[in-house]
Amino acid sequence: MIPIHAYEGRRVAVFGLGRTGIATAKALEAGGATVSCWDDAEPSRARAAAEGLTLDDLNRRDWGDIAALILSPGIPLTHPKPHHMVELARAVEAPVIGDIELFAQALADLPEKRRPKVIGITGTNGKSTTTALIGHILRATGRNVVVGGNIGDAILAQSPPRPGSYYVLELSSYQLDLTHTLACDVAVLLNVTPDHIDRHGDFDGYFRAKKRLFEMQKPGGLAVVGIDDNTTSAYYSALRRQRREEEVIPISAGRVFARGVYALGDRVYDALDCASHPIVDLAKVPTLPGRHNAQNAAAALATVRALGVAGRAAADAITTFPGLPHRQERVATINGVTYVNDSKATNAEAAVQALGCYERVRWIIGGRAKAGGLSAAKPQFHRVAKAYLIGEASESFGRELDGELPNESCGDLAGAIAAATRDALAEGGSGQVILLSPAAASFDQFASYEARGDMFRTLVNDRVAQGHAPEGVA
Ligand code: UMA
Repeated sequence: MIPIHAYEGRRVAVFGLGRTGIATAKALEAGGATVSCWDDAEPSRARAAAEGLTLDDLNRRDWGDIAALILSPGIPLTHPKPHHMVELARAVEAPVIGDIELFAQALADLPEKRRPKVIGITGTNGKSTTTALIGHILRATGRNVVVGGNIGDAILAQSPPRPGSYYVLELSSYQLDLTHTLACDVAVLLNVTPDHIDRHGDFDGYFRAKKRLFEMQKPGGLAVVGIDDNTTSAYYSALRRQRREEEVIPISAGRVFARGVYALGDRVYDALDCASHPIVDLAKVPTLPGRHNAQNAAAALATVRALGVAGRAAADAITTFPGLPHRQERVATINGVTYVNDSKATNAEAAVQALGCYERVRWIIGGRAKAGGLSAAKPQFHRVAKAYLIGEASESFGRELDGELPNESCGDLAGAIAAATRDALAEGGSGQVILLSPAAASFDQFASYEARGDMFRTLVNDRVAQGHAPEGVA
């Protein structure tokens, strides 16, 4: 745990008692604050009480003695409208911040020599893989590394800073909206396409949150920026006008340039210090399939090279990357049919990347649809043998697909796996791929994308238990 001393002797409100809230309340208590914890949901309150935290109904109490409100990232700060707690805090002029801001304040209090290096990664898709990959390379090359943030591990639950250590943080737009002073040594922006519009009002609001990562940097901080979409490409040009050339490193999957890191097909090229040369062949890294992972690998390489890791050592470390659950995770191959869990693909931009990795695929999609529906996935529809629809989005996705692709409404995951397996086996099984890459949020049928992916894995493993022999489990 990272104790937070900024509110020693004062009372702080922590609202939202999920992973973030529980870790934050404990860190504040360890630093000498009195913490008033609350959550709208009774089960979350019960969990927090069981963890020894003090519940205090923030709807009913006087806020006069509350020094700050620490809000969990999933709770609306501005849109669709500020949560009532935010209004209560604003009425007494208490700052409303998040756990990442507390972490930033704790670092600012450290003497320069003891301050760890901080790497922040944001973007719409690929954040978790890039974060994990940077952490993996730094660790494999002998550094002391802490990985946390939106990737699933609340930062304040991690080990406290040690001199010479590296904090690699995945940062969502929600977290960035609640952060004001995090000065990253390296800030990474992968790509930006519309997402979470309900929480930011419009695309500008969403992108504004992402840009904060760079606006908070101090002079000398490095920016690693993808240039493969119009928004990030324009932002790269804007940063280049504001900063020295060596402080802004472009990365791309598909574009060649004189200085930066780029991928062409499976090969990643390092053009940082001298003439461009191929540094790693991703065809040999099964945990990083597809063009989107080439962008992630380019970003990770640019980041670790900027931090002083030698090119050869970084490239070697990439080849041992174990991958992440729920991101193109090969669960099993049974009777020739390979089952792939890509539950993390909660929008069509993420799903289109997964589709692009296979010649022909049986595609399980659905859940709670996002703005834009499936349109971003259309360029890869030709790879889909058939779509199997689940959840709330079944009807709207079905309408979008009619006339484009064979599709079948299956209700839930179990139904979709059964139908896709039936069709795959009818075609002989061998070489068939069944891909869960839902292009929608999970919240209509599951607590999270992790729960959805876990269910997929369980259902596939049940098939193994029922006597269908697996040929390979990755
Ligand atoms: N709650 C209320 N009132 C509300 C809304 C929520 O009381 O109006 C309570 C819920 O009852 C629950 C708690 O708030 O008890 C949940 O808080 P949270 O949604 O912030 O969840 P955490 O468990 O703290 O997880 C958060 C991130 N969740 C979100 O941003 C939605 C996790 O990212 C992150 O891994 C974790 O902190 C640790 O840093 C998940 C995510 O879905 C993976 N992120 C989004 C994404 O990647 O697209 C941004």
